[in-house]
Amino acid sequence: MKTAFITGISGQDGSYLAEYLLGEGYRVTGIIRRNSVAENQTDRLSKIKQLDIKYGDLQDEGSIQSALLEFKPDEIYNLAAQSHVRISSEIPQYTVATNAMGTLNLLESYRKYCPKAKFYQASSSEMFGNSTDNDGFQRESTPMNPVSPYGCAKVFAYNISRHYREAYNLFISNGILFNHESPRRGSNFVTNKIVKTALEIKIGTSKNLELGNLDSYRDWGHSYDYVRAMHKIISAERPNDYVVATGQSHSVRELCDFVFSRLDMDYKDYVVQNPKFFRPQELKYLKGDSSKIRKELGWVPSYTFETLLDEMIEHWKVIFGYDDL
Ligand code: NAP
Ligand code: F7E
Repeated sequence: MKTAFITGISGQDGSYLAEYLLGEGYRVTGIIRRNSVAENQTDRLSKIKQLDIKYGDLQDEGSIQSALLEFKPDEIYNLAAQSHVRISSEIPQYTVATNAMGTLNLLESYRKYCPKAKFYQASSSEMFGNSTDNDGFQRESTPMNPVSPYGCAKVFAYNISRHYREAYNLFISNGILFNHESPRRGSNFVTNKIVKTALEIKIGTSKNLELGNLDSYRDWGHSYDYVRAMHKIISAERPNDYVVATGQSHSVRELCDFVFSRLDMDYKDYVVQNPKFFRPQELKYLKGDSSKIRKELGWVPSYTFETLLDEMIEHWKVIFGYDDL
């Protein structure tokens, strides 16, 4: 039985990955942070009883060392991060300490204590910033010009992972994942915020929806499909870096239009802009070319933009006890 070690196991992707790997026959281990309210910290981990979890933090190398020495993983998935781009401009040092230095802390412990393991690094399309190739896509070779502390920290983590791969002959791969969502997405990311608030407006508990930039474009997929991609990447014969994306791009405005229309409402009647949600520098357009992972590893997404959002709408209908739509 293989052992997987997941940092960020309590997050959106960590929870789907844990379930997926249990289904594949893995022993699944991970770290969670100590939180003063313990009750809801592991809410996303439906199979918590089948997991081996220790307290730990990417910023605390001692906790990482002891977790690796105890669990002796065959595969390490580094998913832990301060993952909110706008908030990364409010807490830039914290974001860099976790996403950049935290990754280096993990790489160092991995190199010293379990170098035979395979390592997956959660890299991001935010690393590209406003770079696109001439055909309008971003792909593995597109230059990286990050436009947020989050993106800058992820570029560092990407580069240092590649350096460790070459310098120490380690199996380290990067998944350069474009936006991916699900009912488990934090509700301050734009998809879940729009779906949840649209339902609240429908049932009368909210009057409007405050958003920032409506004209940015994102390539949105489903977290379930993207954790399958992570597993394919780490299971490949050789370490490599792969873009994971749907290849379809929609604006935030189109997303609003789709969700409100599904609930028989017109988003223009409810959506208002609040400068609070603008970013110091916006990443305007993302559309990923994932031909490399599709061709080399046979990955294909199962969700579309529409089926992803329909699943999220259904989720919030159940939460709000509203099935009359
Ligand atoms: P998420 O839901 O925000 O989960 C992040 C996880 O990291 C949580 O479990 C969080 O724990 C943990 N964490 C945060 N700081 C930590 C620290 N200092 N030490 C240990 N754990 C820490 O994010 P996600 O959507 O699952 O994303 C997973 C990874 O993929 C992240 O690295 C993200 O940057 C990257 N990524 C995400 C996307 C996307 O669209 N979702 C796209 C590209 C890349 P708490 O519960 O205690 O906060
Ligand atoms: O914003 C616009 C916002 O916060 C999407 C993370 O998983 O994907 C994610 O980062 C777009 C942006 O995701 C609001 O300006 C408008 O253009 O859902 P988001 P993100 O910033 O793209 C990348 C790939 C990651 O790696 C990250 O970890 O929506 N937007 N109004 C808004 N966004 C939010 N959050 N809230 C608004 O009110």
